[in-house]
Amino acid sequence: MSGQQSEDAIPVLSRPDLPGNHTAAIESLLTHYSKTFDNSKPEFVARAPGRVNLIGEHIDYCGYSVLPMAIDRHILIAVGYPSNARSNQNERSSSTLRIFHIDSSDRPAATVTVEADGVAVDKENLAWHQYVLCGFRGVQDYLLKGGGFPQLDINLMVTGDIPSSSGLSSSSALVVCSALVAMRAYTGSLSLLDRRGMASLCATAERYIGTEGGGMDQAISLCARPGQAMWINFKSGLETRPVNLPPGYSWVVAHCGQVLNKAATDQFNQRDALGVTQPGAAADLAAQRLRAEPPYSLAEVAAELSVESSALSAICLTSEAAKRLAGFQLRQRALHVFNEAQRVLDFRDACGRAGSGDNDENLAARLGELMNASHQSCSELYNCSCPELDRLCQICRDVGGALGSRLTGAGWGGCCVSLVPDSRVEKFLSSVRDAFAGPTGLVGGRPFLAFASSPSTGAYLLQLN
Ligand code: NG1
Ligand code: MG
Repeated sequence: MSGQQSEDAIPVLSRPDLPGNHTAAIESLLTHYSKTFDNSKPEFVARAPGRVNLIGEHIDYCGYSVLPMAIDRHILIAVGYPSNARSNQNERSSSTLRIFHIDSSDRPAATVTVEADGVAVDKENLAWHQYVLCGFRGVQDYLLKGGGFPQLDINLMVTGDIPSSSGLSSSSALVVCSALVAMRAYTGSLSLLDRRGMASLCATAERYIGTEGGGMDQAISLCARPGQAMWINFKSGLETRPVNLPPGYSWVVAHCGQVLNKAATDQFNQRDALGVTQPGAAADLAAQRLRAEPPYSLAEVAAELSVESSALSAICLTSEAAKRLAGFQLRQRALHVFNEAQRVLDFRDACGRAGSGDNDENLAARLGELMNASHQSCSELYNCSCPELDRLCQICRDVGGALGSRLTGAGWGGCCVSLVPDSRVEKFLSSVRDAFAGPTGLVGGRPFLAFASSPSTGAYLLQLN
């Protein structure tokens, strides 16, 4: 690393510090950049990983802690300036952000050119580059509170290998990566904010797209440590605590073939509407007393809470999606949230015993049970699974021999994560593929996607010269 950096600082690396398995993708990106932008060289590359959430689903936006790990799939952005951009900066009256990406046949393609002063995110246009604009806009808003930001023409070449809308947080990786780019481009360094400060900025910035998400994804992308998962707590700011995982076991991600674009549907924001924020056993008991069916009307919820319907609506039903909610399944949703919050703490505490030898088998079995219970709760109480995901999890356990398997991320499609002994991973991958995808190996016309990932390092910037 260049110079002495604190553990909390966002790492700025030079080439020799690069994780070995990132080098090839970065070199290829640099080549594409130079070919596209008149043989010029980029000044730096930003990298932000996706994540798999091991446990703690749909509770971050209620203020409860979660336990994800970063994966070795990421967004990379190479950044440079047109040759005349720096020299005549003082005479400039506007700035341009030129966004290119590497397409599916590994060729650079122009995505969009936008006016870069006061970038606007368009919620009606859910193209992926809007997440780049979220990152830029988040940093611009932050800098406007201080001395503002300079006018600058910027070239971006974006690439990545995180499947989108699949619960692996490609969106947040893109927001985080773009925010690092903007911060470095506008201020010349990443020293204004540490990892957690940047994570909070990015959580706010991603909401510009219209999803009322929690802060899990941005926090793990920035704060991850290699080889460890992370317990992330949202009470009193952002607390991150590395978690050791049991040695001898792998975390395997598998895709069910369905995708759901959260920003384009009501599902996510409707779950978010009545955030359940009363912790503790008393609240759990209160949840037990609520009726399951029929769903509560807004007036009934207001009566339970002794507030006016209009006040409740003004505070909780802020998104358009939430306004369209016809009924509130208070009991099911609250029970999921309270019990899932407890499962996260149980999982974290069990992991605290990892590596103590003989007990690792029992420990892994316990983690597996917690994962299975989490999936069942997501599916039956929170209704955020889908038949394909339920079936895939079942196959991972019954055919693949996973100790536990659960949907990961928002759900309604996308991926599940399974806990598998290292010695069984190869067998797991082939037997699950055969059972889920059949002899063609295709799911929805695409090759079945499954891979093991070790916990990856967090976001960083690579300084090139
Ligand atoms: P996905 O859809 O997997 O990126 C979303 C939220 C998380 C969390 C999970 C559900 C964003 C950016 N991400 O993740 O904060 O609420 O759903 O646990 O909104
Ligand atoms: Mg996302």
